[in-house]
Amino acid sequence: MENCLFCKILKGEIPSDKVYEDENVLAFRDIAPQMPTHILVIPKQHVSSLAEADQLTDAQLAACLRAIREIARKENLAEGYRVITNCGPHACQSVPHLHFHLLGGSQMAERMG
Ligand code: DGP
Repeated sequence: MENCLFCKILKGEIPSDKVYEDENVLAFRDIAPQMPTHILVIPKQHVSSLAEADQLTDAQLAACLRAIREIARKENLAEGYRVITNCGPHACQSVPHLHFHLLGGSQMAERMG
């Protein structure tokens, strides 16, 4: 997608602090971290949010979750981590390319909302 920020990161047109890449997935550190570890995991195939995930293959979607697990291991998040995907305006999604926030590195609050 021409004007998509995360597609530009994928193409290397915008720099990022990359932590993981495979044929289906890219992961890089969030520019405004909310936790000691805050990584964004995106499918390389552009879809705007989880609501459009039917446009991904099962392999592409599963690759995101497998990547999260692998990154959490490499980032030493054995004490736990949280995975969030904001989907649409009620959830305050600001970048319309499906992404999973991987958050960890210190104790989080029990509830969100
Ligand atoms: P969301 O609000 O769920 O759509 O999250 C978008 C996230 O993307 C937000 O935590 C900040 C991050 N972000 C925005 N622009 C950039 C950028 O240029 N580089 C990186 N690494 N992260 C970005």
